[in-house]
Amino acid sequence: MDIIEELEWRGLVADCTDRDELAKRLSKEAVTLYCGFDPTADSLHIGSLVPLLALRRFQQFGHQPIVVAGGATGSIGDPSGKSDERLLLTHEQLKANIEGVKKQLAAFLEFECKTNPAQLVDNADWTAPLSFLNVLRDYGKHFKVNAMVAKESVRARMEDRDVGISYTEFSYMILQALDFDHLCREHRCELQIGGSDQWGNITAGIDLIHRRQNRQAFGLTLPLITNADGSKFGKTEAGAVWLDAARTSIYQFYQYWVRVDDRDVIRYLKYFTFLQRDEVEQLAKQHEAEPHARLAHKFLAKEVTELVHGEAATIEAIRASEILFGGDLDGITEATFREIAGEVPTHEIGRDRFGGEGLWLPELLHEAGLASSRGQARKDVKGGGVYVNSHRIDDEQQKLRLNDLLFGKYLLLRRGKRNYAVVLAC
Ligand code: 383
Repeated sequence: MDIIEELEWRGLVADCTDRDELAKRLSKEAVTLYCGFDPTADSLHIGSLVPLLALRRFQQFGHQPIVVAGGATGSIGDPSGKSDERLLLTHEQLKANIEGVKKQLAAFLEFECKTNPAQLVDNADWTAPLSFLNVLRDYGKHFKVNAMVAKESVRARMEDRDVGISYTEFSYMILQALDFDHLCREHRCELQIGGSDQWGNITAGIDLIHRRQNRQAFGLTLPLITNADGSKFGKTEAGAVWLDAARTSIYQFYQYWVRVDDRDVIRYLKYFTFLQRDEVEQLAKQHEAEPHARLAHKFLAKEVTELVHGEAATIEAIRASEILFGGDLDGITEATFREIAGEVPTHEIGRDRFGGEGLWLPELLHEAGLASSRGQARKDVKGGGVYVNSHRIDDEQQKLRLNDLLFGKYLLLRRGKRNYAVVLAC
């Protein structure tokens, strides 16, 4: 398979300016390509993963990726796909965002390899020095307003007269086109990729390159990801799923992938992992035969979490995810424990009751709502179905004392296979 066939098999090609010509070009020699990311926040979210990973896929096929951090474009705001005019970021915000995003962008590509190292550049470097008059003379003349207003991003906002579009956002496509023109001239960059919301901006660049340099450039867009149930991809009730562990914990990140809809899991394996075709097909078969084993989900979650957060953190997230399925608590951090605690009913019990003799386990089970009565709780303990902090306790006389408390304040109680409660001593 060549890179285009690979992307097509994965369902990653939404649109392409000249598919066969581009495929020919890519099979002939190494091609330089780019994708841009605006620093609208200090972290990327999982929506940015598809194009980022696509750059890496091109690099694996021997091509040379450039990542553009939008120091200039980020200060303007892309109207594509946005129904409202955006608030401008302050210079301080922009600076902090650029720093955060650059670090993340660099983590997905190979910068040190000899043949086709990736490059990370900031479009403020070539855009900031330009003067307004020169831009109007050198670039503006190549843009017909008639064509600009016909672009989807502008048309949608012109139709909504109440919102409208500022001259600032209207000019955004000129900046992005100017980037492509610059990268084509300075780095022989011939291809721009992006989500399908970027089609208008990408084709504006291709036209500009044709006019100013009389060269053919290409554009390829990736599909916008949609969940089978119609909900927004990459969003939870808590908001976006971020790549920064300080915004979305690694446990939550892993959980997002483990919980994707059954109908989406195979598609997402293709979009978000580097598993080969036969591996994905194997998982698809298993998923069909034994959907309850959730093997495809576990693979997806493990692969993506590893890509973003590394192996060690992924192992911890997997272990944490198994705790509510009978796994043990050894080595768990307090922060992770607190997240797990958030998923089961929590009962507050006065600390003093754990002092002295301690608190009788059947009484605790009853108070924590895991048994209908103390008598029932005693039977459950004797029957061997009760666990405290993931250790089985079958002595009905067991008392729990202060030194049994995890991190000095928690107990994780379990009755039977799946009934959990957390006790918080306060
Ligand atoms: C800036 C300068 C360029 C080329 C591209 C850009 C950024 C582009 C943009 N992209 C989105 C963003 O940054 O706004 N104008 O939030 C998103 N991308 C990628 C992908 C996507 C797009 O970063 O579809 C989702 O992630 O293209 O919405 O010279």
